[in-house]
Amino acid sequence: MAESQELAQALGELDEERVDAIVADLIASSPSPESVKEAVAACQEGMAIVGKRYEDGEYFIAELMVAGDLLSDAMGTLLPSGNGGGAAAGTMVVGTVKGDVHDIGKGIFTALARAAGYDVIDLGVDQPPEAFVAAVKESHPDVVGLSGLLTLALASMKETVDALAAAGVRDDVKVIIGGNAVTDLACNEIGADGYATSAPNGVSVCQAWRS
Ligand code: B12
Repeated sequence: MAESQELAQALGELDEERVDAIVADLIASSPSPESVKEAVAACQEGMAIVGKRYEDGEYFIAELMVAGDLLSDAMGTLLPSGNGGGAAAGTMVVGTVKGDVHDIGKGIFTALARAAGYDVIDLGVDQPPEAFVAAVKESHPDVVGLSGLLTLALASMKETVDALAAAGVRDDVKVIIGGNAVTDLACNEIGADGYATSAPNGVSVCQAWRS
């Protein structure tokens, strides 16, 4: 879709006016869930452009922050903030692990999981293992979602899963890890039950656990 390419490009160029206009036009057209998904994917593509420019030394931290705000605003408009209604799919505790403050992807996963009927408790960013253990003991979720974009987040994810085991609650939950740095290998080493590098895939993995 031409609009998707334009949206990705506008985000990559940090063109706030164009991003806002494209998103507003889409929302005004009462889009299908598929079109919204396409727009979300376009935003992710736009962030990849930003990441590339950062790596190439063309953008700096300030540009990353602008891009983060732009994306958060676009996601806030595109994605439903409330529970999707219908039968409760289960409860989930999600958070970005210790040492990592990236939260845009976690926000998208949270929004999509809520839209799929999950009651999601979002712990926020830079959360130590104890915070996840406490939340599991308090809320008895079906799923724990660990988010992290930094390579060092993988070590924090492992610490978190180990802490759940030490607290005797590991087997009460399914653990899914998500973010750019996660892989099949990392998933095994961390001892998670599943992983996803995109929010829609993550929701599908969790849904498959229910059946
Ligand atoms: C925006 C951004 C920032 C913003 C974050 C703003 C915010 N509120 O999140 C700011 C400026 C704060 C930032 C800071 C830093 N950043 Co930064 N950042 C980025 C950037 C450009 C985009 C990240 C993003 O939001 N992507 C868009 C979202 C939608 O994608 P996503 O996060 O991958 O999420 C999707 C999936 O992964 C998945 N998902 C995510 N979480 C979860 C959870 C679950 C459970 C599931 C199932 C799925 C899932 O679903 C999402 C949607 O599909 C990336 C580059 C890139 N191309 O990714 C660098 C990047 C991640 N940052 C990087 C770095 C190095 C840093 C800093 C260390 C920079 C510095 N020198 O200070 C700090 C780290 C601070 C810290 N302690 O965390 C590196 C990481 C390198 C590495 N491998 O470790 C990257 C890759 C840039 C680079 N190429 O060097 N950053």
